[in-house]
Amino acid sequence: MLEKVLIANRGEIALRILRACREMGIRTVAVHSTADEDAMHVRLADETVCIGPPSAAESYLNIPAIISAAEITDADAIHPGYGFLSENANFASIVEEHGITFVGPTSEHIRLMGDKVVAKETAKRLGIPVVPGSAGAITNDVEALQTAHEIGFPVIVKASAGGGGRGMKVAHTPEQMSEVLSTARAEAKSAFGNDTLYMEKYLETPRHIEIQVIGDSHGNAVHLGERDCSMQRRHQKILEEAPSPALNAKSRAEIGERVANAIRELGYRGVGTVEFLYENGEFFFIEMNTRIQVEHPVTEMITGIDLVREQLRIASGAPLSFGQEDVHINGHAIECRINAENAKTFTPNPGKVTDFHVPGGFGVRIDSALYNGYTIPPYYDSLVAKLIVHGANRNECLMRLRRSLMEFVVGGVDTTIPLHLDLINNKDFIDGTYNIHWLEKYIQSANG
Ligand code: MV4
Repeated sequence: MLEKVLIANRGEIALRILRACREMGIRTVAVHSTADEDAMHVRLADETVCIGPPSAAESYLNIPAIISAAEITDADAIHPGYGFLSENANFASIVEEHGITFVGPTSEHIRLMGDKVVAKETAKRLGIPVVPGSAGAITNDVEALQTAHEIGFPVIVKASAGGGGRGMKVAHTPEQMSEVLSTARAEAKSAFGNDTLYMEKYLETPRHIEIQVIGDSHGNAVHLGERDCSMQRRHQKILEEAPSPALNAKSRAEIGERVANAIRELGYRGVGTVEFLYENGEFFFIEMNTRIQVEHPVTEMITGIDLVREQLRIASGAPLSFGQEDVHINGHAIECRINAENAKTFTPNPGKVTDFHVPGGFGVRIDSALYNGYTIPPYYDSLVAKLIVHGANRNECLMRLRRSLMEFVVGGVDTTIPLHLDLINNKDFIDGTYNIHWLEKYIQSANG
């Protein structure tokens, strides 16, 4: 088993990883910027190393500083968390070249999934249904227009180096094609230094459903069901739930089995998420994430499986501690992302937390690195807490979530708690009938 893990992250996920390590008897090294000297993960870690000034580019993204910190402290592994360096294939290979274990997939698998054209071709080859579209990258405008006519308008043009909603453009008519292609190309070039594009049929009202997978270094791979992440604004998820209100046990088992088989065939090691758009009862692969995700707790709550513990076990070379037949979906879980932002304008609102009272009780979990008196620095993501609630069924989960949100007090800074209180009382949310566009429309109508 690993003996000492360096946590190359901050905030609630750094604390989440630290807690898993401590329960496993693994020593921890926290790295931090000068802005995070008073952070909870730094206070709780066995050892700490300051790796640079506040800007993420000079600290949490500073590869030489992080590798040096691992060498100085003699850490045998680095856990990257989510964001920052978690899906940087070069970082993963540099870590391994230094004889340090990267807690995650191989750099080859990270690189493969980072190229969205190659990822989609791979998914298709492995028997995963994909969105109809161009065969690989778009080679020229004439061919692109031809393809668009074949699949039918509207179409969406995406950057192969993009992902997560960056670098996408929709063409509703043939007349818009050349403009969409040239803007998408220019934006992709400036944002990613790579202007490779691909095209898909544009699905108008899908849900975003993702399948959690996990594989080990012994050829085992299983799925842990899905999460419904349709409740989002500007490609930022606001709330996630599992199981999806849109699926039944049969469609869940079918897509899960397909995905698990594909992951096994790929020889994938670590946790991963296979993202789909789901419309009219059909799944369409869009991307795969090769990291632990923000919303992993909803899967933990309905499966009872500690995903971060499994990551650390797999990185140690241990086989999965369970098989597909041991995975049982129990009840329902919802996660509310609580950001230090104004709940109406979404303007970040960092600053001093003057009151912090979290809900508790049966089925309630808080993942947060906040504490009373802590000052939220302005340099990083505004996610400051996750409220995750479990219930025997969706209705019980909703009732428990409502009372938990009512108990939650964060003083001194604005948070998105009021938005969640509104959502939890909304008929469309209660009915579970929302799609990926629902929240933006709701916010627009709420703001008149
Ligand atoms: C799409 C789509 C409609 N049709 N692809 C946005 C994030 C990126 N991962 C893929 N995205 C989309 N791809 C086709 N063929 C609509 C979106 C999309 C979206 C997807 C998931 C969650 C929220 C979204 C919000 C707007 C657009």
